[in-house]
Amino acid sequence: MIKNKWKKLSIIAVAIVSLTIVGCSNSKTGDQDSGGTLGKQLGYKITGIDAGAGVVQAAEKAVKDYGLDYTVQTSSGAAMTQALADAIENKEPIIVTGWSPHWKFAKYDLKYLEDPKGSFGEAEHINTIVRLGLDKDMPNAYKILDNFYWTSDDMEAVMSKVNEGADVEEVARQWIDDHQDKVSKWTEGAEKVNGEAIKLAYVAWDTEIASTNVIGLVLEDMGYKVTLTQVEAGPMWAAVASGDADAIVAAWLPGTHKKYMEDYKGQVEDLGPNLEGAKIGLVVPAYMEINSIEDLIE
Ligand code: PBE
Repeated sequence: MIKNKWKKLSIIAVAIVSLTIVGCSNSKTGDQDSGGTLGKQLGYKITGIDAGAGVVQAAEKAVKDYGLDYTVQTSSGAAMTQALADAIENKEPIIVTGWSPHWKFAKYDLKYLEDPKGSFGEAEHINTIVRLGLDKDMPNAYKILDNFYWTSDDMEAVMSKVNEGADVEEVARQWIDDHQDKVSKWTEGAEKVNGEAIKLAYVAWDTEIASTNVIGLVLEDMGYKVTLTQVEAGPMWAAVASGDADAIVAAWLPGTHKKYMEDYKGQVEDLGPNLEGAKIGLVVPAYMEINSIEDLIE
């Protein structure tokens, strides 16, 4: 598959800045009694990801809803998981903007902070969104994208291997080979094409790296010439609305991407969920003594 990456440098730059900030933190334990209040130990910081992510916007809403003194520091998904790994290694406190499915829950002992005010919404699903007219222009790809549906376990299996360092395209290929029963349902009724170009856009979130690579390879196996373009969240939605991208499999609804969905109402076609039972929220290591966002109020 052809892969484009835009703005990679700026993502790395942000990651380095954020790692430096984490590295300078002088709190040594998750114990709230040492080093002052928890807020002080954390530098009143929630470790976020990219600014366009819905979970970052929801975290900013939570700060307002609960009247917290915290700021949501933006970086990238990769910088967030690195900061989480570093904090856990040193048994330091950390609060991250988290989501599931995600490999971090299998790798570490983590918990979501309870959210009695509902700033992060309820259960989420991930939808497939295509550009208007795709049904007529590429009926076979449309059918495959419409049929695409898998489980959190499926996605986590792909994500975990990628996190362990395997090449995502190889992991996706292996998953497809091992799950022919599922994949054959996605391609049911679709005919092979002869090198038609199709463009998928996605954001470098672990979940979307996994799903986009899997469906991209399935489309490639059906004869499409597939281009995967990595962008930020806003441009991803803009691309499918303008027709620059043919599809995205990364629409977190009804809450996380509500604003994007409203902005592009009537300009995109929603093919419904490709995964159900997703969730976003504030996530902390299980060794931290807090359980609710309310525990951050000082
Ligand atoms: N996420 C993963 C995205 C959607 C997919 C939860 C980080 C977001 O917050 O927009």
